[in-house]
Amino acid sequence: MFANCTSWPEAFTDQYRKEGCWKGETFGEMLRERALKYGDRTAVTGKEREISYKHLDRNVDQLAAGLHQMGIRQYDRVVVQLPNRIEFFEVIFALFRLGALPVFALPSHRYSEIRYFCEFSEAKAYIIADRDAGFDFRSLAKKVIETVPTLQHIVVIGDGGKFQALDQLYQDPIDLPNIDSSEIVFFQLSGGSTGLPKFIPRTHDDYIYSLRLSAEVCNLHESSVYLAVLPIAHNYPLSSPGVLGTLYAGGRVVLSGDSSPDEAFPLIEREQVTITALVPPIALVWLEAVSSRQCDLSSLEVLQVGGGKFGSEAARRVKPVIGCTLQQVYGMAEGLVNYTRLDDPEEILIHTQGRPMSPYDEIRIVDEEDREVALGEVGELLTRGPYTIRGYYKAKEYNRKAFTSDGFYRTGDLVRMTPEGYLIVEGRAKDQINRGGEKIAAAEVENHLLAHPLVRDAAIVSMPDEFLGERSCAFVIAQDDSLNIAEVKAFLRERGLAAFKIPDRVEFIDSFPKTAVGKVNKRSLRQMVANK
Ligand code: J2J
Repeated sequence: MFANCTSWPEAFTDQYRKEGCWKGETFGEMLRERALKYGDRTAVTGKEREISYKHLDRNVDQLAAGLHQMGIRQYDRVVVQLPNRIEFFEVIFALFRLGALPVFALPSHRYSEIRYFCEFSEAKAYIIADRDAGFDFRSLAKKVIETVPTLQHIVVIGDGGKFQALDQLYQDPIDLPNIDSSEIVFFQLSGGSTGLPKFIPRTHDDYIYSLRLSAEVCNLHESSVYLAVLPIAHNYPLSSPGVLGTLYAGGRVVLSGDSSPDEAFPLIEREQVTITALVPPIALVWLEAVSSRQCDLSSLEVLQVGGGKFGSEAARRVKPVIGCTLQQVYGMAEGLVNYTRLDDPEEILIHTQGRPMSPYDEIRIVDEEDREVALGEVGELLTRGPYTIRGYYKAKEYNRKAFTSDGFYRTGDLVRMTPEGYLIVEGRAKDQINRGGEKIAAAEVENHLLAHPLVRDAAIVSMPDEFLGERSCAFVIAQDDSLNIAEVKAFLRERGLAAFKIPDRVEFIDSFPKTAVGKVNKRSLRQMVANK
């Protein structure tokens, strides 16, 4: 396995192969097989064009050739930051076939995150769109390439300007390397709870297994149409079952970068969408919008909601208001995904976040001393299994804390299990804010704040929010009273932090409440802001 990644112990790899979880399939082969089987059928419908399985397969080979000629080789890391466009698929499958390793950045990431991704992975290339949603990614790339010495290539979809245009990289196919299915295929990024996002190395074997199972659980087949409204680089719309699970099942992906009812509803009607995936705040907007729109949403069979807790009152309204089955999805880029099943009784669909998708997922719910709690009690969820990583990339020290000595991943989620084996997410033990599905590691933002000369100390906590579930509040101890809220926010923006990480609220405070051992008492800070 690629250096600095943690493999499963041999007894487990043997078992996962023997039980047929890992079938030795690679992503490159998967697309090849689908192209042979489905040929001219549409694989992906984008905004301006669509592409068949056959043409996608061909374009991928051509692009692999061009990227190879440019100098991209097996194991090279390539930071990919693309919106929901057909080229996303061409790029990632071309990299998969070369054995190069994409790092999946989100379109909302900015200089602070991208520079770190490129630096930490020692990326050789960074692939972007020229512009998206009013932002020019080339200006970001220009800054990044000036500061990251390993970065040799910027590849741009659309107008490349000074950089390499993607459309010039489609060349005559070349011989491709043999790729081992047990090898790393890409890096996902963790929501994180400490300083910076961790790199999550996923293998062909484990990820394709998760796609196969997801497609099964979500009843995807050749006539399924999956609408992607969330950014597809994120693990949820990528794989649960997401766009890759849809291609695995031979269905059709419809791309939209926009989750608003004005964009999404007409698309559902026109493209006869059967399934889509939302985070809770977007689901709330959709529930409100249905009655005032003329669109026919009757093709929609399944509405997935996940990434953050979906309240039961809203969950209850999905079937009567939208007319489709709600599926709750509780997953994580590190692996484990829980789904409610499509034929579950209503009470389970509404009140739980599902159960593990694989019979080989192992679950432990433990107290602070790692002792298992009684059934129905709340504790931290630990898990291991055939598609859950055993360690983050290049994080030897941190892995000792994030995983138990016998390889269980500490999710940091507080859950309880129902007698039927379903999980209910009750809270969080990790220092993170879940802002409508977007994860903010408190320490990351705190570190940025501490860089301000007038900030003596800072602590970020969540505050409850009806719409997003949670928003962020920064408590700041300032050196003097010349510091104001606008300055704090502007400072973070200037440092190139993704917009969703800028605190929604800033409170100045003289000193932090402390716990018995002298740590900042975030519980009491949360209480303070909730009371305001
Ligand atoms: C409460 N909290 C949830 C839910 C995730 C499928 C779906 C989601 C993700 C994802 C994913 C939740 N209720 N239904 O990767 O494949 C919180 C938990 C979890 C963290 C993981 C997938 N669904 N969460 O959200 O890596 O705290 O993955 O540990 O972004 O989101 O975040 P992330």
